[in-house]
Amino acid sequence: MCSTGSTIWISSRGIRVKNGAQALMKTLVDAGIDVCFSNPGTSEMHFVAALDGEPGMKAVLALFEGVATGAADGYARMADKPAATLLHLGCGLGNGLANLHNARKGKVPVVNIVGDHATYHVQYDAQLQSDIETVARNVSPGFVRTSRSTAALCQDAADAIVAARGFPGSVATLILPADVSWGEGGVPCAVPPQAPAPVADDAVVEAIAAAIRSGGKTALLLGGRSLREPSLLVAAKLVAHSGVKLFAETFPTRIERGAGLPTVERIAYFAELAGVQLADVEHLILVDCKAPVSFFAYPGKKSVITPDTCTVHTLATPEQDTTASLDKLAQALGAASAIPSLQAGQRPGRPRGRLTAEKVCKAVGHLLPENAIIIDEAITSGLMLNVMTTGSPRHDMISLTGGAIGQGLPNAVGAAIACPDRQVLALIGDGTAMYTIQALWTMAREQLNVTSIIFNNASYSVLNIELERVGAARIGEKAKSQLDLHGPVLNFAQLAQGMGVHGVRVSSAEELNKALEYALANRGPHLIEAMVPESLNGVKRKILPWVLRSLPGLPLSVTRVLKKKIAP
Ligand SMILES: Cc1ncc(C[n+]2csc(CCOP(=O)(O)OP(=O)(O)O)c2C)c(N)n1
Ligand SMILES: [Mg+2]
Repeated sequence: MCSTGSTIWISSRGIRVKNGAQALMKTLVDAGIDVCFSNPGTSEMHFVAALDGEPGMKAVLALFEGVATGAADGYARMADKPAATLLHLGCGLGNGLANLHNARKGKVPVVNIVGDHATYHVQYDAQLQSDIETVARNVSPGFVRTSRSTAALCQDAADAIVAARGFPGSVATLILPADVSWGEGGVPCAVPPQAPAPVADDAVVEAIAAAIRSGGKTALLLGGRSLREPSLLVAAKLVAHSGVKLFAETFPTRIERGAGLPTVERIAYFAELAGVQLADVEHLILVDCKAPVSFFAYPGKKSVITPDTCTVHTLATPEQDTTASLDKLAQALGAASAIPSLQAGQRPGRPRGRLTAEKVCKAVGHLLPENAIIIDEAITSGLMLNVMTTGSPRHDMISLTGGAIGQGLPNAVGAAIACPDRQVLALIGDGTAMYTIQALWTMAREQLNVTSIIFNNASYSVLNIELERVGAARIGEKAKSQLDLHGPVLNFAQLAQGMGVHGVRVSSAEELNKALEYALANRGPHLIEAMVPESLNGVKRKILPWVLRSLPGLPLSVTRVLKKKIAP
């Protein structure tokens, strides 16, 4: 509990302070929350003013709330601790919702500070009055609180921080009425250290060890924190010792990969292909993830991907310590001293000639610097990204955890602020880039080390495939026009330049290689607009839905070859 005896205290700059916002700022910084991604308004002005009194807090302005929330998400994925957002009432929070949704699905900690009208002003239903708690609940089901008094504010903030950075991480929303912010009597509050996550129970470990020993085909499905090096190394011991197969969830929050780390096969996006991957698995062991289900429902198709004959076990829930639980399983199996097999260093060659999305992925694999951070929101243009970077130098990859597009560019902002010495590469579809294009401005303002590659295929390409897959009756011109981005074709190089980012458009592999080498050699933000055809177009697009439909009737060996061809 906070002590509320004194109303005046001395900040690290020696200023005498006493209002709620100032006390809140100190509470955040003392708890290790030292970055705030903001888009403020009048109700947040005392918080904004309090920034000057707290040198420990970095403030990063975003020109759209979806950028602020996505940046907080990307920051926490890389820093392993939450950032704060500062948002303007229900409408500001609403604008930031999609990326908070992605953070929630990724179990990423975020602390939202949402300004509100003064408590006594609410009754008048002024223009910006709205039900903020209802907006917040969707993305922060575990913690939404409107602080009721300046005296209680810092304890409320401490509770929000504890909620956000628990196991699993989550989005917590603290609503800050203007009079609570400007009121006197704020007292900073200490936040207790994080309790360690529990380990899998003996009985669970024993049952799973018995399933593995039984000799049936067994696979580990790794998600969440288990896709980081410490857990991966233990999981790879189980592969070496007991022959289990490793899978990663389809959209990892953050996966550590590349030369020197174990390789993990990701479950495919298309449920039909995921079905092929899991077809002969008798025991599927979940580590910090759910059993896989189809991304969408399709007429006549099952939602659950695991075969009916497969038994699903849970080794570690998101509340539990993945590495310690895997270690315990390795001990039980006598696998603790097994030597894991690690990915050898091998890069693809330098691409040449006419530019395609695959060649862009090849160039990335060819040139990727050590310890880079790849943000993958390339949608159909990223189909070959995994294969092309498997043996590249060690790196982190961040993916679209909640399916709400517009995450990638903001994530890049946050990742670059969390890891200023690492190269961030954001690979983004053209349609996707337009949701949160304002992120480029923040990259320029903060001079972030981000190279964004935008795949300009002038299409919502993936939706053309989905249109076929859902079995929509007839596809006419009006329907097609809703998925087409020609007329006018966007010019991302010019958009970048308009926001202060060095931008170039490339149309050949040679131009791309040169642009990427230049971007990687010169710190600061760059944007490369890759003019590419759709990866799945023409005949490929026509036959893909048909091939996917036919898979269940084909022999497993044939379906595996097809899976490798479509989504290697
Ligand atoms: C917030 C949100 N709105 C809409 C969608 C639906 N959606 C999924 S993919 C997509 C288009 C992606 O286009 P682009 O980034 O150009 O990638 P491409 O399909 O061309 O590879 C859309 C609109 C979504 N997933 N999330
Ligand atoms: Mg596109």
